[in-house]
Amino acid sequence: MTRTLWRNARLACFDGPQPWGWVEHGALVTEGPVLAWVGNVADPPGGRYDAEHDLQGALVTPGLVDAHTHLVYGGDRAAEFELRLQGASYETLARAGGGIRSTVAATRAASDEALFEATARRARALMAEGVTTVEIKSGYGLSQHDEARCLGVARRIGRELPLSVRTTSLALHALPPEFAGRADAYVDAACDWLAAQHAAGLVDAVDAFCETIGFDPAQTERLFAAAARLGLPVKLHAEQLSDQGGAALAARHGALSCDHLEHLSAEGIAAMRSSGTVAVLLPGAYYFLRETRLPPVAALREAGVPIAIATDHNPGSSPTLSPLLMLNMACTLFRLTPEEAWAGFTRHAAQALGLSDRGRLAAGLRADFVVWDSQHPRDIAYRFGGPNPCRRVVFGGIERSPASSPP
Ligand code: DI6
Ligand code: FE
Repeated sequence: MTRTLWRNARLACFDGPQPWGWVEHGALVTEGPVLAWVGNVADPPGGRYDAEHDLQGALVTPGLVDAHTHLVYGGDRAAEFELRLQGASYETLARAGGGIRSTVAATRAASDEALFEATARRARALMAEGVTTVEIKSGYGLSQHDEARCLGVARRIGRELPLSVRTTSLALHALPPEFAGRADAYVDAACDWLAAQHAAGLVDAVDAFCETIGFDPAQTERLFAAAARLGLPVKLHAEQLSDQGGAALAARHGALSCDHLEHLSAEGIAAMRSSGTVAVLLPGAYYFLRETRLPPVAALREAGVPIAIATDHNPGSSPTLSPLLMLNMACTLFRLTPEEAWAGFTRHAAQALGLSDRGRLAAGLRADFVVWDSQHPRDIAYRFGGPNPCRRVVFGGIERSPASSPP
């Protein structure tokens, strides 16, 4: 197995008692796809190395984990953006059959190859800023055939790009036109599809949009029961536009994460604390929809609920492909500390996906890490819109090079 030494690095490990898991004079040893050793450069383990890299004091962090994206879809929503600027609200457009449903029409019309190419372009943009693991939801197919197609595209991204992909089935994203006025029948259908998706190896987790313009708590609960019968973990788009009690419901089902959470109540926070559910905050959607109600960051912090940050990339409410901009917005808009924001895109993001083998730099974990043109991660959270500081990315022990262009 290839044994490689990466020395003379500043490490932000997000592991151990130090703030940032900081190691000022650090080194890493990879053995094949695994971190064999992480620590102080003064005492790297001896033995023979197949390769050695001197990082000249550059910052090394875990590979970023984007724990919430809707990467597979056709078309865009730039025209809807213009309508919103003229005064139409996101909810009004959705109720009028636009919004998510307009993207569903464009997705159904796109060929497998076109969907794959569009998704791969988006995935590469995330990779260029250091993402090594991404969660990808379905939710723009909304038929058995098209949901499976979208999940299949997500799986193919994980096979063909140097990127780990976790898939999430989100059939309960909006009501498709052929089920108009028959939401409960659609929920029944979606529960049936789940078994087939699971049998085909297409699903790692199950999600729903629990909202007045989405699905109600009882419908969400039925989907979660179907997921439980298949042994699939759940997560929820909860309390984004209103308080539906979705977070407490998801927590009762042992949810991995509850996401958005601008309208989260004290009861929701208590329930998430007891179930160990991660709060995934999405500053891109907050910004782009010009929300004014902030997620209850101080209360989440006080309760010790782990906080993750993600892009929520989607064409309607968060068309960003910049995890680094989200780090900055998590600080400026949500008042997270730079260390919290970074932990939110590494350690806690991995936790939000139920993955304990990544998100930190520690012996025994996956060798997924990023070398930055920076001396400290706070510097990266501070800047926005400038040159990309991502210099080198190691994915499963293999350098993905150059990080910024297609592999
Ligand atoms: N909440 C969101 O912010 C995205 N999905 C969801 O449930 C928006 C999806 C879209 O507008 O296309
Ligand atoms: Fe989302």
